[in-house]
Amino acid sequence: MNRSELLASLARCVGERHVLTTPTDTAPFSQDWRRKYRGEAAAVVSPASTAEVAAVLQLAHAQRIPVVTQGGNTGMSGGATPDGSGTQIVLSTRRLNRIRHVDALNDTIEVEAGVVLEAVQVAASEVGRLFPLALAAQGSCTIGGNLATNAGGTAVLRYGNARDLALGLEVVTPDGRIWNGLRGLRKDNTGYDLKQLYIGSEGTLGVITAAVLMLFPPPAARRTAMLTLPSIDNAVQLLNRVRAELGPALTAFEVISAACVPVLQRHFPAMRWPFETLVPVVALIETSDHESEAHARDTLAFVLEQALEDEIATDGVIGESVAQSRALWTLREHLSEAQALEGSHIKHDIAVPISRVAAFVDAAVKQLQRGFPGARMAWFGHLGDGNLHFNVLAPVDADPQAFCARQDEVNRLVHDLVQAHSGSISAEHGLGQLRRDESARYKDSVELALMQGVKQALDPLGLMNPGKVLGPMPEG
Ligand code: FAD
Ligand code: 2HG
Ligand code: ZN
Repeated sequence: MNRSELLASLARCVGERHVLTTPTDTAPFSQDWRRKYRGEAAAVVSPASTAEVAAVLQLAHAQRIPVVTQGGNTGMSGGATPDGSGTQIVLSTRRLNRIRHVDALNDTIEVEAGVVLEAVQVAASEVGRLFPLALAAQGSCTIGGNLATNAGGTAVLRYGNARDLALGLEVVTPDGRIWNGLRGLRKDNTGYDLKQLYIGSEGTLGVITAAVLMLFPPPAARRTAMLTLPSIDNAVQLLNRVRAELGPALTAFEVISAACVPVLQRHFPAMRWPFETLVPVVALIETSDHESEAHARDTLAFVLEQALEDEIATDGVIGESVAQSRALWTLREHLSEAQALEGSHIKHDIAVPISRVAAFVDAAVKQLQRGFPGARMAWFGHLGDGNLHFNVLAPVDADPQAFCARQDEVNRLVHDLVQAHSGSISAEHGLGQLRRDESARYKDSVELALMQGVKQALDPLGLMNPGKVLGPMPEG
């Protein structure tokens, strides 16, 4: 089948208007959010139903054409970007955007994969429920992308990752069959839990077309506090206390290192940072209170008082209203964009056991300072989950390009330390193409072979998002 026959066949699957082919039209789908990866798509197809996805995959299977599924294209690991060969089709889920059904009594919602995360949150709140997955990209990332990357975000310590919030999935297999696993059950022990294989598989096993997600009762009040701390060790101590004090009301415990602050202020000068002096670490704590506004505020005030009295914290503010709490979150949510605007930097998305976070940070900072003098340790993230974005920025007066040319050395140093602290080199962003080879270096060889076996069993022709997560299959 030549190119024009292929495009005509794709147009028969989804309608001519929904097959993009010119470089101008396909360009936004051929580059990732960070502008780190750029590829070239043979075409971008946008099916509007599960049946249309199945038709596209049947065609791709018959013609041996690789398919890269793309949701909101906010992924951090280059997983949704086609390669440069110009032979891969990008399958965009943006038209799979229906909220199919809300079952308030069962506390579930069934949505198509291209529904934007924020739209699910809104639909849940309209029936008096909460969909708790929350991340800074929620205005543009999709449920399909959240599930395919097993996204984490800021409420994991209370509600879990995307994986923990999905009860059922609908998936189109690489040969175009539809698996309807849209069960809204909290108990179902009828064999292998296939949905958990697709969740976190980053488009390498099939296309997720819909999901049944769990809903929760919304809290009576949410309040946020920001505390300044002398060290990461103090932050871990504070987390331990706050967990004991707030129990399940603790919904977020985030940290921000000092080096992040001037970068945020430079790129978002209108945002007001609440503290005059720069301190080593700031913690952002959120409580979701099921009693009342007053109870939420008093609990946080008590936590703050105790932390100041015991010299774990040096200062703090409490969001006195929803708007003030939101303003504190806005600062946190813009860190990623501020770093992107600052220029090339070396990202890490690591997890270590919470008990080892302080030792990891201290060792990493010390070793990086020695090997890369002046490098800025602009780490932040989800301390409550043991997950830090241990990002390293070029020294202020250095050439960022020259600094980033040394990224393999920086990665090796950080990731060797992660391994020494029993951690993971990708906590929530997935492997995509960014961490694929490094993951093979650190992963247990049996685990890697089992993963290759799964890929071989579910996608024997290797058509689903080739080159992501796993490298080329070993011979034989
Ligand atoms: P895409 O980027 O389009 O795709 C991501 C991967 O999923 C690709 O491998 C793609 O092939 C695959 N995929 C997408 N849809 C499907 C589908 N329907 N079926 C099969 N495979 C599919 N992530 C976090 O975990 N926590 C955070 O706190 C967080 N914060 C972020 C903040 C910002 C400012 C930004 C830009 C990103 C952030 N991310 C975070 C990363 C990103 O938003 C998440 O990974 C998100 O889940 C990706 O969703 P998406 O729809 O944009 O997916
Ligand atoms: C966040 O927590 C995201 O804001 C992005 O996971 C992290 O930009 C990053 O490194
Ligand atoms: Zn994160």
